[in-house]
Amino acid sequence: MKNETKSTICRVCHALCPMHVEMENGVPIKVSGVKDHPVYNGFMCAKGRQIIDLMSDDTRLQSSMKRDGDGHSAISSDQAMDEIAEKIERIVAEHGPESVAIYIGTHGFNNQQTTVLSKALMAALNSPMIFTSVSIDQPGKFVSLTLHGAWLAGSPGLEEVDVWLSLGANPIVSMLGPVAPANGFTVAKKRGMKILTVDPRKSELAKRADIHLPAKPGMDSAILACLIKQIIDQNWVDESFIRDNVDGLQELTAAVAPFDVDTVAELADVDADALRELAKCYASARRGIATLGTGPNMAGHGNLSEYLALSLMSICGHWRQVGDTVPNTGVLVHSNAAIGAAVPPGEAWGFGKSLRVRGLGENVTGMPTAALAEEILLPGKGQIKALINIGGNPMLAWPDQLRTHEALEELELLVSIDPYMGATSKMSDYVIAPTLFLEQSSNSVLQDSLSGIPGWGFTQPYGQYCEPLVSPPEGSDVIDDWSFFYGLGQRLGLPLRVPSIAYLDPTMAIENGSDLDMQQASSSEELWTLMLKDAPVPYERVKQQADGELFPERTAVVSPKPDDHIGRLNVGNTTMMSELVQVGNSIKEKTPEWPFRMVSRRLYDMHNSSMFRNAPLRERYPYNPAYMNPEDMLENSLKDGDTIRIESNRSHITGIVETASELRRGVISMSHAWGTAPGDDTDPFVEGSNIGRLTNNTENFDPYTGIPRMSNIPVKISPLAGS
Ligand SMILES: Nc1nc2c(c(=O)[nH]1)N[C@H]1C(S)=C(S)[C@@H](COP(=O)(O)OP(=O)(O)OC[C@H]3O[C@@H](n4cnc5c(=O)[nH]c(N)nc54)[C@H](O)[C@@H]3O)O[C@H]1N2
Ligand SMILES: Nc1nc2c(c(=O)[nH]1)N[C@H]1C(S)=C(S)[C@@H](COP(=O)(O)OP(=O)(O)OC[C@H]3O[C@@H](n4cnc5c(=O)[nH]c(N)nc54)[C@H](O)[C@@H]3O)O[C@H]1N2
Ligand code: SF4
Ligand SMILES: [Mo]
Repeated sequence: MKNETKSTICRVCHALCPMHVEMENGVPIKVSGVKDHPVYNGFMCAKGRQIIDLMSDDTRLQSSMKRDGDGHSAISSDQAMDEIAEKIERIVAEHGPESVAIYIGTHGFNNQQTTVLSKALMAALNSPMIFTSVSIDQPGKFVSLTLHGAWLAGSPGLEEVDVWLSLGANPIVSMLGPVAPANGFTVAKKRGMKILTVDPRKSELAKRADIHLPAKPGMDSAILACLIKQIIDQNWVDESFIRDNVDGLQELTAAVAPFDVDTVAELADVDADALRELAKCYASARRGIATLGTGPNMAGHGNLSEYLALSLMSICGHWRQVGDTVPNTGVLVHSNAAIGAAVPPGEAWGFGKSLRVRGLGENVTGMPTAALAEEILLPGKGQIKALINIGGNPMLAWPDQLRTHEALEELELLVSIDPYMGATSKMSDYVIAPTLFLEQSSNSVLQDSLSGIPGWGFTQPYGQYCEPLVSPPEGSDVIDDWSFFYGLGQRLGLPLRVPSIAYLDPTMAIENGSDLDMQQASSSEELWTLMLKDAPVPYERVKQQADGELFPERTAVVSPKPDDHIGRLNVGNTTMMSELVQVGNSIKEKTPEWPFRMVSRRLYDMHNSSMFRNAPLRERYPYNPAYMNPEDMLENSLKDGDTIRIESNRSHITGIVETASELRRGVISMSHAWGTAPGDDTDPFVEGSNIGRLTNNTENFDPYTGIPRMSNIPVKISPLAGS
């Protein structure tokens, strides 16, 4: 018997934790975190522990599937690609290339090779219809960075700041933010860093906070405006940083004027002194960060909230300044430059392809996914007829589940790349069975590419590579996700060009890209080498250390901007300032007919709709409870396990009540991407309930990204008979 320990990277989520895998005769037996690791410090979570089970699970597809009446039957991947290529060819001939769309979901996003190849195929097909989950996630991040401008030296990380202000993000559970956050926040707190949170729920991060504001949901723009107003009124701003780098202070000062402490404290139902203390604590820091999560991005006015957070950082001069250290200028990606200068604002929408519905179109987050269902349903020139779903689950995750269902049924061709027969796979004409985790080679490029976003990604110059450790199950016919797009390209006679992903700028990435040999397929390894050929640290070097390595040469000190640099940040964007006026006018509206707000949250052991089939984790979460404050439960004569009807103006779902004393009154907190497709409704105790069914794409949506309210949804409740 041969026992050995191999190194890998977990890819169940974007956190990319390094892992050790115990192998017995080439078979993986057990995984564990990497002790004393310089970045992750041994961390891994319960989901990562299931990685071996996920690969050997009985429900994992061993071959691709083709719809066959009401069910599916096995088809070889080659035959599936032949048939799909033929169908796409016919659809394009009849309806034009724009009738073919792709949707890149969570497991497409986490797999850069697939992202790159699927986009390359769309470019070769000449279809701009590329939709991703980014536009229904935190689109405000990308819109705001464009309107405000980015800072070349980046925002300081967890190791650098004196204060961490977080509105509606819970990185301790979501792992979106700094890597290995639990340990990172503990160490930073010991060092004296203050944690400030705004969340209707005393989340895992809020429990560690020095000040927590349990505000009503949807109040983030008002709260941020109030913080900015106090800081300007008290003259706590960084005058020299503003003079050198920031425009628009006058416009911002005028727009925040109505948001005084007493007004906002009453609207958000928080303590006025705590709101004062929060502003003071934030402004007194030498370096700080203001970062938002899915909560505010889905609660309405997400672009504005994100924009005000960046503006707050700018007026306080909280970005890395001349003389500060940029700990990671990027290992596999040129992420932050060590120059104290602004990338000037640009256009966040109004370019590229326009859609036919609601005046929506291409924007910095790509195409608006929340408009896709209508585009599929609207007859006429431009109607989408074919959709390829890459590692996503539209049926459970997209907003407006009822419309999504109608749309997916309407398609002439729906293909999913998914290892399981989940809700969307079941509706798909073809399901392509992919290789999984330890069967693929990968690296840390994704986290490196996130480090330009305030509060996200590596703040150390870290890089890791992992080789495939096992072969796919014997007798199976599974393929790497990316090779499906290569296979289609070959069959359709389309040349594919892969970008050089070391450049974050898409134009530079394509200009420095490589044309693939369409006769002789590359191996996955060769493809990575092409994609990363311009990496700041040569990929070959990153590959030499299986447990990852720090590359100190990628640390640098911020130097002054060149004399001729003209870019400045803008905190007074006209569209954002008028949206703030609108918030001031609309925020006071009362909706007594909808006494509760449904807010989204993540569950520790689940990952959106993934992990459903994993028995040990499902034991912990058999369904997604409707968490409620105990006083609200008492007032409505509810006890744990009771079922309630939760109704919005769109539809209704069943909730199974569970006490959550950490929740403020008037909100119900549920996790998304549970339940089934409409019509398949079974027992909510077995499948959970889908909160996307309560949402409406065509109401209260952002005019640029199309994201509707997916959290902070006005609802009412009534007990269900028998509970
Ligand atoms: N375990 C686990 N990890 C995950 C996921 C998962 O499903 N499970 N999903 C992954 C994905 S796709 C993403 S995008 C990230 C998301 O990562 P995060 O953005 O950190 O998401 P959440 O953990 O849901 O935290 C959102 C918080 O916002 C609060 N909130 C809701 N509405 C409002 C509001 O109007 N205002 C304010 N201030 N707060 C509000 C909620 O109570 C919640 O605590 O997580 C990723 N990681
Ligand atoms: N109301 C509400 N709606 C939400 C949210 C919310 O907070 N509230 N969150 C939104 C957010 S942030 C996001 S990102 C979206 C998520 O939206 P999606 O990405 O569309 O949904 P997921 O459930 O993550 O879908 C993942 C799919 O990938 C499959 N899968 C698992 N492992 C692999 C693999 O290794 N390879 C491949 N190819 N597939 C795999 C799973 O079986 C599953 O079907 O949902 C959004 N929807
Ligand atoms: S947080 Fe968990 S699921 Fe995500 S990469 Fe790390 S171990 Fe894997
Ligand atoms: Mo997400």
